[in-house]
Amino acid sequence: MKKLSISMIGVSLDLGQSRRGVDMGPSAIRYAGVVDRVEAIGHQITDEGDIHINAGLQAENSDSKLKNLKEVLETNKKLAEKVESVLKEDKFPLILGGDHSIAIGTLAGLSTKYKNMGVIWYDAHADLNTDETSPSGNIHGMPLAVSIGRGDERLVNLHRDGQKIKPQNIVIIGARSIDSGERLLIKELGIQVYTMHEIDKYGMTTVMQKALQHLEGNQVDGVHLSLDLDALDPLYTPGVGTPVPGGVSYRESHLAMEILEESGLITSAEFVEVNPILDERNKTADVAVALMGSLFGEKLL
Ligand code: EXY
Ligand code: MN
Ligand code: MN
Ligand code: MN
Repeated sequence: MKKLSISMIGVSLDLGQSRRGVDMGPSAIRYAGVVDRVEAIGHQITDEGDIHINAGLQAENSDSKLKNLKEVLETNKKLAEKVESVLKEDKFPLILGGDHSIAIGTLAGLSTKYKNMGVIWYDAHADLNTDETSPSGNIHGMPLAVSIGRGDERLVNLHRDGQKIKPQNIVIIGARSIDSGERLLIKELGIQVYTMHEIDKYGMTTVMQKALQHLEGNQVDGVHLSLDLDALDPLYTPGVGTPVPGGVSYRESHLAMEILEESGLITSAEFVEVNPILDERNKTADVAVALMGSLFGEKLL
């Protein structure tokens, strides 16, 4: 892999969902040694610190269809601007979550540069809900819908305006918990989804090759990896807010990262949903950093 100049941006946000603690994800990932790990491979990495809005513990506004919208908007506006400025310096954006609602800001920022960007959504969930379809009102279940222009227009038009990502440029990998509204959207738009069934049936190598062939066929001008640690089985990543049994294994995930690295197509990445409060001795952050090692070209030999 060519040597990168990486800008690492932490986003300490846990208000996109209801289990406190994932705002400490960036610290947990730093504690797991991300900077040393990436430098040991030969890349340059600058820690840009954390985007953090000063919101005390929010009273649970349980009836809302868009919980903590104000704080989620404010955080993602700052993130989109930061990503845009990092891109202008020709750096590789590496974003650390924080809950998955931060992908709203990441994708909005990336879209200021990439006009036909591919997105690999490595996740147990589709994150394709809108305020109308969400069963929870948690915005961390909506970022992919927002990125294709669906949902509340304050989220969709967060930075610059309108649709950012084309549905045909999305590939979801590892899904095993998809709500009814999300299934309708996937069918309506023909979004590529490789659930755990396809991974079991065809194997991770074939799934990743098909995913990359699909994106290359669309002549994408960059590929963003949005990796939700809950894509892995909770045996490997217990420290996540919405664990779902029967997930991707530790080695399958390393293989996926190694295949992405070999492709040379990845232009940005984010690792989200690490919640040290729910974790076993920082195990989930350790896995996140190990997977970054494979994504950035660490070799076994
Ligand atoms: N689909 C459910 C919802 O929308 O509430 C669960 C979403 C979990 C989202 C996590 C980040 O992947
Ligand atoms: Mn706070
Ligand atoms: Mn997610
Ligand atoms: Mn998820």
